[in-house]
Amino acid sequence: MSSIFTKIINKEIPAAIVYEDNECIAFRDIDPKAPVHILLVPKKEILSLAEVSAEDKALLGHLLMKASEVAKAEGISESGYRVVVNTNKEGGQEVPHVHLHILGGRQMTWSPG
Ligand code: DGP
Repeated sequence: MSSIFTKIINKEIPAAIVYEDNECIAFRDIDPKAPVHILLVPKKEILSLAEVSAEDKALLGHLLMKASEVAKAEGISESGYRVVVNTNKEGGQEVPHVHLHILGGRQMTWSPG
């Protein structure tokens, strides 16, 4: 079954899109946890990071490259930011479509909750 992110990819529901190409889309999180909180989502429907296979190697590299570029475009590259991939239940993943959270604009703390 398609996730809410597939609906955003297909423009069936609106989102504040900040970047898009043939492989991925980046848009602002609806419930931001930092001044900058962007979700970077591959257009390929992969349930979680636990589900990736060797054929996704280039796509995963592409996503990290784009995360770096999006962070630069948002002005948080030099100050710093965090990239998070919540994975499955104990990882805190709610939407079953792999995605990178790009969080910045404030000091991050450690450990994560
Ligand atoms: P995760 O817990 O890692 O699966 O994070 C899912 C994130 O997706 C969460 O921070 C809220 C966000 N989110 C859920 N539904 C929507 C939506 O319809 N639009 C946007 N922009 N973000 C959403």
